[in-house]
Formats: sequence, C-alpha cells, structure tokens
Amino acid sequence: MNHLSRRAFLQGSALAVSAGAVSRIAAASLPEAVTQTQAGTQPPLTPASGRPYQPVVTLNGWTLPWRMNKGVKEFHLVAEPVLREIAPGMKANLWGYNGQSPGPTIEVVEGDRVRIFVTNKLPEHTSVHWHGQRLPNGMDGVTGLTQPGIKPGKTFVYEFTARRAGTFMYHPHADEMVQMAMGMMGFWITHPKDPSFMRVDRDFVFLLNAYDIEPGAATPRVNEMTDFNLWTWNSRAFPGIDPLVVRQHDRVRIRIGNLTMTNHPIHLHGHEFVVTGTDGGWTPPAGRWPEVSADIAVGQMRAIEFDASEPGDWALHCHKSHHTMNAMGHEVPTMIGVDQSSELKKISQLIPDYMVMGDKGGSMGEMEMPLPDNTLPMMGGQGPYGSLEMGGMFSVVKVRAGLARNDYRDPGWYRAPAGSVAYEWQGAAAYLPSAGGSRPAAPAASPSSKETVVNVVKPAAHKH
Ligand SMILES: [Cu+2]
Repeated sequence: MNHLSRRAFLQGSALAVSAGAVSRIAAASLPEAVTQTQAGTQPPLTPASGRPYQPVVTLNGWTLPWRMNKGVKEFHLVAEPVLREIAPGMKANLWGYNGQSPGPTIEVVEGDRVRIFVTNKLPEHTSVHWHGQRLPNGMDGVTGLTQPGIKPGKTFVYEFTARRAGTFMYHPHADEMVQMAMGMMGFWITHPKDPSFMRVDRDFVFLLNAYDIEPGAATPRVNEMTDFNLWTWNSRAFPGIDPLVVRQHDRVRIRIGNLTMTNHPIHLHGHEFVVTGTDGGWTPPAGRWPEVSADIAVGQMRAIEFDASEPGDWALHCHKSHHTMNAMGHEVPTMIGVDQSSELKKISQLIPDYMVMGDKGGSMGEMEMPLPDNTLPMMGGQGPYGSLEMGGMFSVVKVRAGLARNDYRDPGWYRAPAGSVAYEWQGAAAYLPSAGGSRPAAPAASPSSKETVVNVVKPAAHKH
C-alpha cells in the first residue's frame, strides 16, 4: 500500500502482521492507527496473515490493515475530522475515520475473531454500529441502549466473531443526524470461509452519500433533511469518482450501500446483472432475475453481479437525473422556449458579462462560468467526444480485453472499432459503414408535406 502515513498511539506499539511476531508489549498496546491521505482508489489489500480471500476494491478508498494478536484480528479505527477532496477543485471539512470519509473498508473472513479499537478524536461522543452483523447485543454500538457514548479522547474496544459472510457497513449510532451528514461511515466485508464460494474476478465496493455544502463553503449543513446538493459515492462526486476497470469476460461484483436520506436507482449500461446479495445475506440463485437498475433504499446494501462481456466505456450512475449533477440552485426557473433576447439587451447594458441560461435546455456542460472558490460545476468531466454533462453519482465501467488479472489502472477512453459509433446522417450519397457499403435512402419523409394546423381550443374559464 502506498501513501499510507503511520502513527503510533503508544510508545512501543508496532504493526505486527503475523501472530507469532506479536511481542508482549505490542499485545498489551493499541494496534497502530494507519491513516490514508489520498482520495484515489488504492490497490486491493491482499491478506498477509489469516485465511486467504479475494480482496475487494474500495472505489476512491482503501482497506484497513490489521495485526494478528493470538489468533484475533485487531483493527484500530480513529474517529476524527478529515479534509476530503470531493473532486479536483473542491475539498470538504468532513468527519470520518483514519484520515478519510468514508472510513477504510474492513475485510475479515467468516469465523474470524475480530477486535476493533475505536479512538474518538471528535469534539463530541460517538459509537460504532456494525450494521447487519450477528454479534453480542453489547457490541451493537447503540449509544444509550447498548453502551455509553465514547467520550472525546477515549478508546473503546468492540470484539465479536464475524459469524456471517456478506456485505456490511459501519456508522455511528450517536448524534446520527450530524455524524452521518458529516461523512462518518465505512464498508465491512466478511469473506466466505471457502474462497471458491461465489468467487468473482473483481469485487468493487462503495457507499452512497450526500452533502449539503453551499457553493464557496467547505462544511456541510448538517440539519438538511432533503435538499442536498452534492450526491457522492464514497464522498466523491463525478468527475472525481474513479472508473471501475474490468477485464473483458471477468465476473464482476459491485457492492453498494446507501447512507443518504433517499433511494438511488443505480443503473448499468450495456450489461444485465443480478442482485446476488443484500446486507441480509446472499440471495438464493432461484430467486434472482435480470435487471439493469437496482434501487437501493435508505440503509440498504445490494451486491450486483454480471459477466463483463462487452468491451467499452459503460456508464454506471444513479438514474435520478438530479443526482448526476453537482451543486446547483433549485430556485432556478425553467426557461426552455423562452426568448430572452430583449431582456439580454437591457441587462447587458447593466452587466456586460450577463449570460442567458437555459433557453435551449440545460446543456451548460461546455460553458465556462465563473464559480466561487471551492465548489464544483453542476456538470463536468470531459469525454473523448466532448463534455459529459454529468456530475454527482456517475462513473464508468471500463471493460477491456487483455488486462492483467489485478490491473486496475485507468486504461484511458475506449477506442471504438471503425464503423461502430453513432454518426451524423449526411444524405443517401454518404457512405453507410454498417450497411456494408450500400447506400440506402433515408427513411421516407412523412407522406404529407402539407403543414398540419392544430387548433388549440382553450377550455372556457370557470365562472364562480
Ligand atoms: Cu440518486
């Protein structure tokens, strides 16, 4: 793992990666708290100790290293304020774990004994709830119900056996509204004991989250309930979200959890998938059906799987169109079809740089507008054919032939074979590649060339 900065909390603590190497002093001390300073996707963490498994790839995130201590996997989470880059050009003051929001992914194996040290460096108490896990009630992390809150500066220990394989998350159950609105959450994967069970070639994970950060500001408005303006995956907005790089014919799993205040229908282009798991467990094969969108409700997780048979750059996005946009004002009137030219003339005398907006639709992806510092354009990202006009919850599954097994490097944009890209109609004389060089005529125009006059009759006004 690159880019890891390490800091020891107690003198003499060490990151011991095998059980035999744990000294008496290390065993009595906290495990080292490893932090991550980068927002880019880190390579999967292949287990150096414990039972083998196929590690996951956390989109724009990382997996937390552990130490083995007499057969127990020990992790150290530090709840703390973090500075998270949402996308190039915008940073947010969030709360998270070990330097990032979301916190690092925790990966264990079914049957593992797990001990998690949680140090609170926030200005208020917190706790960690292990969403979806089977565990002793006192380890469930609900402040006031199963434990007292972890006060600032204190460290609590959670310990349980990871009894069920599957897809889980962790988040505070203390001042939830504020702490989750500030970005406190993370992924937890319990791999099956048998590494061949439900094995896939690539296994991606990310959490859906949302923030309300006023343009120019950096700290979320934590009291917001519905009107968020940044729709993010792992606290990143497109074009800040990395692509999901996949080798052609790989079996691909994408696990998605939702910790926003609304549902998100996540839609994949070019392939059908099946939902193979939820936070409640694996779905029985007989109960799966093909989908191209999976609606992920608040507090739910879904694991989707597909065979990446089709090479290309395939969009993966939330199908709520407002969720593929970045910070915008919702009080903007709809101006489609409104001729603003006379107003433009008048306003231009007062404001020389004034620009008419939205009279031909909202396609502003290619406009260069002055923005306040530390905000993102509503839509952004350049593709090989121009502006992508997308922001927010959007990324690209890049399916390529000939990648190495563990190669997740961005291969660049897809180079479509000649004759396989939509093109402009230039008349019957033009070469039509998909028709094998034949020159068919354009589809016949409507039989009547006469203009049809439609008389619109207004309903009579009601008389009271
Ligand atoms: Cu959405």
